[in-house]
Amino acid sequence: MSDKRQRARVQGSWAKPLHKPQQPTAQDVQSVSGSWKYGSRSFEFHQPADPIREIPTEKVFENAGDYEISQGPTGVSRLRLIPGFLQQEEADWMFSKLLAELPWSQKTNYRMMGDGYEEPRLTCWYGELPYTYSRSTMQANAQWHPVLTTLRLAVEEKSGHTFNSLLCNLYRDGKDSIGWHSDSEPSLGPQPLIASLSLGDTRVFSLRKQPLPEDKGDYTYVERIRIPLTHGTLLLMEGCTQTDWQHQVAKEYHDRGPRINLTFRTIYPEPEHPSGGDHWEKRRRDHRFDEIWRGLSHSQSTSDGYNVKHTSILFSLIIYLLVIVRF
Ligand SMILES: O=C(O)CCC(=O)C(=O)O
Repeated sequence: MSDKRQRARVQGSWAKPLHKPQQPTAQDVQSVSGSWKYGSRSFEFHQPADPIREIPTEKVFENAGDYEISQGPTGVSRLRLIPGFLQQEEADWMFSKLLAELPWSQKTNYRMMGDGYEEPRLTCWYGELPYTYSRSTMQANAQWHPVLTTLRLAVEEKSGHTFNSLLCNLYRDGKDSIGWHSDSEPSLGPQPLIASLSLGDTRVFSLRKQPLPEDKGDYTYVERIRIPLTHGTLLLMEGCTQTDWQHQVAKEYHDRGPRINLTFRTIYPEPEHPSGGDHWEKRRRDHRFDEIWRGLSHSQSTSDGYNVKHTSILFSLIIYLLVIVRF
């Protein structure tokens, strides 16, 4: 069976990376260089001296832990994977409540040229501000479902961060998906922290690194990671993950049951829509202060090794003082 067909058939979380044919080594390359004679004429062949690039093997993260996935180009990108964040029974109960009671709808997005397309999944949005992505806006909705409020508090407690918004995705079956993207809209601010909670059937969450500028958008040689997100798993994406990496949940060709994904975020008013700008500028500073304060107490109280480094707290305090002085 061809690689392509085999990949299409086996895309489950259990699918191991396919065996790749061995790439030629530098020695192999040397051996194909040479010269030979034909009558009185001689010919020489030199293999181009370009270094041979290996396609990195895809990594699979399945176990709980903190993973520093890259250190550049913009800074450190980190994932924190917490399977079993919710107990099976509470996850089951929350999943059926949210599936039945959230105001799910299908959003229409727009391409650069203005043509519309329906997202291959259902969504709903919670937050005091509207959220715009793919040239289409989800209206503000401050009426949080009580289950979502409970989950938000639990995620805030675990992560040591606060969130003012939530994008909910419903993948009805294996054909629903979300394509390669990063959550890097200006309204999310620099280095947004995204907390993603999964309920329902397992789907593979994939990440790929942004290519180097000289690769001009070619993703052939970039690093890749796959994470099977199981019922009740919490995944935190931190640091430069949204700048230096993209993520997706691809379609699968197995039967898949419904899955809900909740992505908690903090959203700020966009500069070009300054309605209530002063109010939101103050909220942004309050949020920053709240984060710093939580960071300080969290770093002293957690025992699971996930702490906010004191250097970054000090740095944040200095930044905060500078912001206060400026405003
Ligand atoms: O469903 C997921 O795990 C990912 C959702 C996502 O990428 C997003 O909402 O931006």
